[in-house]
Amino acid sequence: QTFDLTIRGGRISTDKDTFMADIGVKDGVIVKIAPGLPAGREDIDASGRWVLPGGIDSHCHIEQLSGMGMMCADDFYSGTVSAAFGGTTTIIPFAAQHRGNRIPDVIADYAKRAREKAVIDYGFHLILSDPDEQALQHDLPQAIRDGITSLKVYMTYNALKLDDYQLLDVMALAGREGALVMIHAENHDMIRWIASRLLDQGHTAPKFHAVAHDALAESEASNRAIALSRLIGVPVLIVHVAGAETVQTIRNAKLLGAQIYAESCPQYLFLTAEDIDLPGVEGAKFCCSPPPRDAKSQEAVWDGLKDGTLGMYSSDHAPYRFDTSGKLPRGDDTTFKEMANGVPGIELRLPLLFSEGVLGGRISINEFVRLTATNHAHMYGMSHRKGNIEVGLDADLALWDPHSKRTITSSMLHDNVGYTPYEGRAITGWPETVISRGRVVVQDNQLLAGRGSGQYIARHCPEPAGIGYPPARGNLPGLLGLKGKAWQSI
Ligand code: DUC
Ligand code: ZN
Ligand code: ZN
Ligand code: ZN
Repeated sequence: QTFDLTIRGGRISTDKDTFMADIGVKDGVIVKIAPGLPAGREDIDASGRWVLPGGIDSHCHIEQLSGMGMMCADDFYSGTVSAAFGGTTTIIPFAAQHRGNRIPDVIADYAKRAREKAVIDYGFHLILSDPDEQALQHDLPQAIRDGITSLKVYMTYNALKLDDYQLLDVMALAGREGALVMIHAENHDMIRWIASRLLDQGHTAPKFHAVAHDALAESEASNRAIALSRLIGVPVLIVHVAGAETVQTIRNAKLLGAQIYAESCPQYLFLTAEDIDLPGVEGAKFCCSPPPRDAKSQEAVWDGLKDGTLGMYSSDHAPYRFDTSGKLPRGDDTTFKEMANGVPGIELRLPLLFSEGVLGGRISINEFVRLTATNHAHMYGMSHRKGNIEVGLDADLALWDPHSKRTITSSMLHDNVGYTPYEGRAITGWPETVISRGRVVVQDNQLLAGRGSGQYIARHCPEPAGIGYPPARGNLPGLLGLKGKAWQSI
């Protein structure tokens, strides 16, 4: 057979193995992996390159209105272009419901904008702020059937916060319908109470954001989310884990047999609260929620990624410009309460982990593949298409030069943010060639994919069993009639 594309002479790493072989691609799919394949119609010489699955970034905010009503700086074009240049070939951003919005309208709106602009493949999670009867009985089950098999809920932010009763409602529904609940876990009243006192005393600078968002607010809410999940035996995923105590809380829950999953992000490995300790815009550049913490927490996050406590590494790309009204709506007078929460990272997520994690000797290349691609594919129900290098999967690949040395500057990035919190950092390794469904989307520092050429991926049920954790046993599911069809087999 003639291949549409061959990638020959590279060193391939999957979630489990590393070996030398060629890859044959036809109709966008990997059809053969073996040494000595004949050149296809298009042939890429991968000698000296590490051939890895394209990254899946399952946590990023693109062209989204935040809980505080601020618009992201990246749309589905700049956001996906930036992702592609950093070796990511699939993203799962959020379709955000704000209270009063109908879920089908929200999804249709995001789907239309992404369809017109995305250059790589994408799915959506739904941010749910209004779990009323219409949502629980009808709109959510429909969205899940349409392939939106995960929802994010918030335990803080006035505009988004659900109370524990509502969280139980959402978890029960997700268990029944086969969706995954992602939780932003911070204790709302702790943050509010500290912030109010800080503001009363005139402490308004960005660094006080990190004081208000204390690590105990994170660990308390995480523990509560875990207890709610265990009560009814429905798995949950805690996103953007920042603090050492939260890592330990999650590890303990897993040891108890609870089906708790968790994610962390580059800002919790490479930044600390000290980075925020600069006036005005300079500090605001490093602000996100939860905030980066200290060296001990950085180590705990590395340990969690290493031992499987944290199964996913995502960017939480939440892009706001600092030079226009985005990050600080009222300039340097903006208090930490009004400042946009979020840092960019969609392009540097993989290069930072490759350099510091793999080449720095903290994780293996196969762990890198699992943390950046394979685990996301299983967790979010897309392992039938994405997340590994296997015959039958989409040919989503990144060809890394493991020797390339760069010093990070914001001008080398393709997002629309205008700064990077990682400015000046030296890294080794870069994804020189990036391929999505057999199409070369980035090569020689050039974008080759067209606007709108990305595809919507309807996702299946989450398959956490694929990432090797035991099933949970809740206390009450049988009694309350909660045993769901979708999770039953796990
Ligand atoms: N939560 C996120 O997931 N991203 C940015 C800010 C936030 O609160
Ligand atoms: Zn969040
Ligand atoms: Zn805050
Ligand atoms: Zn986020």
